[in-house]
Amino acid sequence: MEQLVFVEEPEGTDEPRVHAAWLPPEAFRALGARRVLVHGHGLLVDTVLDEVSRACARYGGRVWHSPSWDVDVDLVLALRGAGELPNPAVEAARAAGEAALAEFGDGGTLGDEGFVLARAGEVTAVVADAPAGLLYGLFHVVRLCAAAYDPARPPERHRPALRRRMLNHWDNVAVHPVMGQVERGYAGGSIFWHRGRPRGDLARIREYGRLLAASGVNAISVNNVNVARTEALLLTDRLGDVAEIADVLRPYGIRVHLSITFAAPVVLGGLSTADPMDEAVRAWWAAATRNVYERIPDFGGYVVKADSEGQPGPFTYGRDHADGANVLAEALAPHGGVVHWRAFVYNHHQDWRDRSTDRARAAYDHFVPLDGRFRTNVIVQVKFGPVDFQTREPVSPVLAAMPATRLAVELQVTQEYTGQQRHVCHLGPWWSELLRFEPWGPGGRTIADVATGEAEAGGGLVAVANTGADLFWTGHPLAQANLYTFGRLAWDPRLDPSAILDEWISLTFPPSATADPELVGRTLHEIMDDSWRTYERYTAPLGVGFMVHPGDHYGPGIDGYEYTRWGTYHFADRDGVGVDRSRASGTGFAAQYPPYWAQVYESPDSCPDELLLFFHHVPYQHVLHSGSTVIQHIYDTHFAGVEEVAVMRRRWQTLNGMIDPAVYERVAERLDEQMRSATEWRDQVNTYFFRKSGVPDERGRVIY
Ligand code: GCW
Repeated sequence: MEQLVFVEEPEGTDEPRVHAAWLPPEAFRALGARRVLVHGHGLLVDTVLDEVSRACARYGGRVWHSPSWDVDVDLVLALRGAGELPNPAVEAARAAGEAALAEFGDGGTLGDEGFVLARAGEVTAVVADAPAGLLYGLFHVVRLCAAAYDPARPPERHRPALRRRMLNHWDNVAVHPVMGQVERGYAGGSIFWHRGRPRGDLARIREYGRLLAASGVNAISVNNVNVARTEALLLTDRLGDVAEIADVLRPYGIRVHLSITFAAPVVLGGLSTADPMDEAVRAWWAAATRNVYERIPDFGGYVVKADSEGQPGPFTYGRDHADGANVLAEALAPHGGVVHWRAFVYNHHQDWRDRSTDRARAAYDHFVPLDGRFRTNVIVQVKFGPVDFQTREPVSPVLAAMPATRLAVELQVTQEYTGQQRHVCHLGPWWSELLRFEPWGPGGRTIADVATGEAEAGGGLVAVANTGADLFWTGHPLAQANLYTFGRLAWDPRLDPSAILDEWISLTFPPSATADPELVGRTLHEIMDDSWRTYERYTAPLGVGFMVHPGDHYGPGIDGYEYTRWGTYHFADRDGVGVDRSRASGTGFAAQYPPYWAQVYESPDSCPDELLLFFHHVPYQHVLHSGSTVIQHIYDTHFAGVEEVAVMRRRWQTLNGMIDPAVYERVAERLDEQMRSATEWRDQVNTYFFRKSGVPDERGRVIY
């Protein structure tokens, strides 16, 4: 397979060091041309002041910091507790904010991160209870551009729906012999680590924190969940490296978490066991954790992959996942930290001959019996689907089955199975669909509600990051939108993904710096809006999943995993394809859902087309709800998917000369690769199913 060479930032040239993503200076023009008063104190207020000062220095505005007062301003950003200002216009705007808050009811609370925006006279006020709220308010004002100063703008209150909005970096400190510097990373090296050491580019980490804060993310873990020897040391000997990152990200309201190995008491502490019930082990975790908090007082907590794909865990000692998670939770509790304990646990030494074992069932079978046994600072982190971040999967039934546990939903922004940042695959519509899914049936609570939890105590939303040391952060410049969208959906899962894309477009390609903003906006929407479905069309059909090249997971490998130990099979034969997961005749996975969906998924007659082969093994001539047969659907979607990529490529060409040439070229080059790869997928999938079924394409197109 062709290997792409990833571009690292150029050294010793005058080229921009790194692409500005959704925070180019131009996005601050409307703010920077105004007169701004910042009122309040605190680390994050200083960040606000710094942002405003830089914008005003560039675009001719002015900025004052309290206690200045006798000035005319266009915008005031004020902490509520910061005291009155003897400036009638400013006080009127602040009062408008207060009044608006009172009208929103529920005691007018804003919480740690919320803010209110209101107008009075000529002044826009952003008011927050805490410095983080002011920072989020500032980025909101940036997004609004001139609209933030519209006299007719009604008051608005914003609070994040989810308190925990986290990115997991699968970055290795030492280069892994197979996985490289970043496991499943498609954007060059790591922002944090380089060949066993800190990368040392703190300015870049700060810039990253800024981008994340502007999207809404407030936590990250800085190393891979697969923890090898060097990475294990981050907890102890190399804690200073983590503290350095935490110091740089703190001004942007981002807390740092660490992936740890469950075997740490043995590999780092020299104990003979890591048994969570052992007193010496408990004491070791308590001491190690105390030490972490001495260095990093606002440390977020631990992320743990245990008893999964070879990582150590409590099973070695005959203990279960609640025992394992609770020993860490106990150590973190006095300091206010949490454990993100991943539910991605399954048998990765399965025998393909054994049809009774179903990987999709595993997380539920392991975790649901433990509901109610986890300490309150344990968050069980569940991949959105029952298998593994596929282009299409049903929502994991675990999310509807652990009412007494804090649950986080884990998404994958890094495009392991969705084109590896060589293909345009805009995931916002997919995530939005997942978050709005009602696992108890129509009208019931949503997946977003589960992640929010009772009294906002839920586990939140977590995603595997897609960023790296690449010039564009994400390899494919358009993949930046996936990261931005993740943050925004974590802030408010009800946002319309198309509106989020609009925001991203106007920040990243500011209208004032674009020759034809209407054309740019329209073209980007046309290319990106449906790109996830396009990707689905030319890859594995009808929810069956995988069919990827083993190991690197890029490109087609239809039988690549069919006879392996990994539990990801499609069972295609001459008569039909798909996995029978019904209760009546299959693995029984469908019965893990609450009754409404258990019934819908149980029968091929009621199962939605897009998931048919996930739940059922059907003949090729089975007729879908769409009216097409399964085999004809496979042919039609694969031809259509490739045609859609050809259209994307033509559309992109209309932007030549309209936008930053470096962005243009990078995307153009990736679209060529997408075209090649999509064609490969089409031809292999179509040929494979034609050979298996012997059924020709109704429309007589070329199948090899
Ligand atoms: O999707 C799989 C990936 C592994 C990853 C694992 C996980 C970090 O192929 O590379 O390991 O999921 O989520 O733990």
